[in-house]
Amino acid sequence: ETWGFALEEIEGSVQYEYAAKFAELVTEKTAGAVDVRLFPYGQLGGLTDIYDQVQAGAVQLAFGSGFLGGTVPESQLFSLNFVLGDDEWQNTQILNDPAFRKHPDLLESFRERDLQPLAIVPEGWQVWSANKAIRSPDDFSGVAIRTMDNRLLRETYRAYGADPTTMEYGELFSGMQLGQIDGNIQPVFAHQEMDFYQVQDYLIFANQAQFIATFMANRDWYDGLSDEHKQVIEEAVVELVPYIHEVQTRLNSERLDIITSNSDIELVYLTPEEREVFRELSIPVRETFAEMVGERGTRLMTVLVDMTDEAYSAE
Ligand code: 6CS
Repeated sequence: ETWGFALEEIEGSVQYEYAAKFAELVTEKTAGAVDVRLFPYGQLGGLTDIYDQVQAGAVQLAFGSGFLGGTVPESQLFSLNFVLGDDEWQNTQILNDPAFRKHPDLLESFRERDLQPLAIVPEGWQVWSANKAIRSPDDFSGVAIRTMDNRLLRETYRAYGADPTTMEYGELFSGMQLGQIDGNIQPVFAHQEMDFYQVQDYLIFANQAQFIATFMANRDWYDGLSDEHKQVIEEAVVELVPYIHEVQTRLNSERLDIITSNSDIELVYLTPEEREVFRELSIPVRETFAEMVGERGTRLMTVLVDMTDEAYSAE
């Protein structure tokens, strides 16, 4: 038996490392009865083609992130800025706590769209790139920044003073090279492996949000699995929480070394005061999220905010 797993990223990425380990665990736990076949980004078309195919059951498993907002509006919760805290491992644990990961409002939001969420995977801080240093909303003025295709991200970057515009992941390098786009937002590993840093002059660290993907399955396929196979998936995703955290932090830091040794790109780290300006601008966008998703999604946002407050105040 073969399970297909579609990725939004290329070989060597965080999603690829996750999927490769998932495949290994599943084959081991099923004593070789199940093979997981990976489809890295590009093999099944563009990003929304991936979601269409997992919804239709043409592929069983997939990652969904920023572009998934059009398919599962509630998933834009993971695009909100300054909702989680400053500690990546703490955030990863909150998102994968069964109280959140298996919250009925999260399950329903995906299941209504023929999908079953399995795990939430933070892949590193979202880092801005541009051809100028950006430290304030004024600096963002007139900057055509590419966001993933969801309304929440566009509203966020509009609030920051930029001109957000969307573009497919695979077109971004040439989009920036040709000057159709001035800036971009990615975890460090992606700036490196997609060569984006080669056509940008600055990397700007504001630690406003992590890149967060959802690992999901086709709903009917998942419902039809034996209890034993559901248990195999559950064990694997639990084991993968600390595994992928270690991988993503290591990959992001190694790739930053590659970037700095292969280019003269400048690194800008926002001061707490500079960061605070963006944090304040991000707060009203939570209202936009609430309007877009209604009661169920708003409840889910509240759950995440409350769990975060609780986890950080217990420290
Ligand atoms: O920016 C994007 O479109 C893509 N970036 C990453 C790091 N993963 C998937 C996402 O679609």
